[in-house]
Amino acid sequence: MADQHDNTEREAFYERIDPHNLTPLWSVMSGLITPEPKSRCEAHLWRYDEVRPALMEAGELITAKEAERRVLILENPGLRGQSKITTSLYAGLQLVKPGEVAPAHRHTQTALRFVLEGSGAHTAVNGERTYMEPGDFVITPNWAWHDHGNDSDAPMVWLDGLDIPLVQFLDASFAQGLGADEQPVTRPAGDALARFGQGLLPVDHDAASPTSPIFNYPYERSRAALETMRQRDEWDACHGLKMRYVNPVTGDYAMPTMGTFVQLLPKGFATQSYRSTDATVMVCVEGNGSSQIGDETFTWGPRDIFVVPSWHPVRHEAAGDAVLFSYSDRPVHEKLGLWREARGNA
Ligand code: GTQ
Repeated sequence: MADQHDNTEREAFYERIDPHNLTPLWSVMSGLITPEPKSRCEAHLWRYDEVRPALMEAGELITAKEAERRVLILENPGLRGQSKITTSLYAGLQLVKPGEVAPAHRHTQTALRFVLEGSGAHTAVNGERTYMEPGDFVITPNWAWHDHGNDSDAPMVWLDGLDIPLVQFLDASFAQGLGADEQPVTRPAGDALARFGQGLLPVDHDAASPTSPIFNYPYERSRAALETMRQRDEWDACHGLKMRYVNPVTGDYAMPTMGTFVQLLPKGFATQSYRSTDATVMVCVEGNGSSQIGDETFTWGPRDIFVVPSWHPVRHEAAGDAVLFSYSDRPVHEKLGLWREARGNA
């Protein structure tokens, strides 16, 4: 009876304070401060063979120029309508057909490209073009002019990873068009890799930018590195052989908001259960296998893309030698003192 009385009184109180834009913490606290991460982000896999026809159909419906960027967004099934693959990150598949250009613009969102199909199309950043091959990891730093073009004779498709939701959350989006299809080319192709990607740095280079000055990490090199390292036969129980892409100037992640990784799992290798707070987008580059995420199992092959939500236990198993590329918001977690991982069944 006392409770009933209290509740009526409380409800009346809530209604009285509502017009003043006030609300009681004790009604919402358990949903705000959860004992562990609770996300609407769901584990999901996009099979490239199933998505590709839709992308090619989009290629018939709109030009890259008209669309500005001809992209199909990979929307997390738990976050539909929000243009998110995880709570903080965006993913899309971009198609540039032969002869097309995606006009120059810049924005405060940072972008990564991971090339899935095609050869020799280019993106230009800071006056330099890079010609892209499958497996290349390419960076567009925040506020850098960038345009894409395809002078090859085949369509090029890459995965776009951007920090759009994070920038949106912070209300920090700025964007501009250059008013021209392409920015002027002022440096030879390969200049950034020569200057910054050889274990050398220009002697007076200042480290002001949080983004790596290397803007194409070619797959050929990453793959060769993994192949050399595997000979030592030292495998991490949770990751196989996993490397992170690095900004050679600072030793930090290549981009301030997104961490990128490449890992090799040898044929037959099964990882131990692992979880971490950074929801992760994974792309199979080579080989095939399966991943158990929570109580769901997804099988994957080349170019398939899947997402591991925050704090969901994951176990990978490689049916053949497999290479996975991945990206997450781990740098943000780490800088804010929020990153956690648990190995094994902890
Ligand atoms: O290529 O600049 O998928 O600005 C979304 C926004 C790609 C790009 C996307 C973009 C781009």
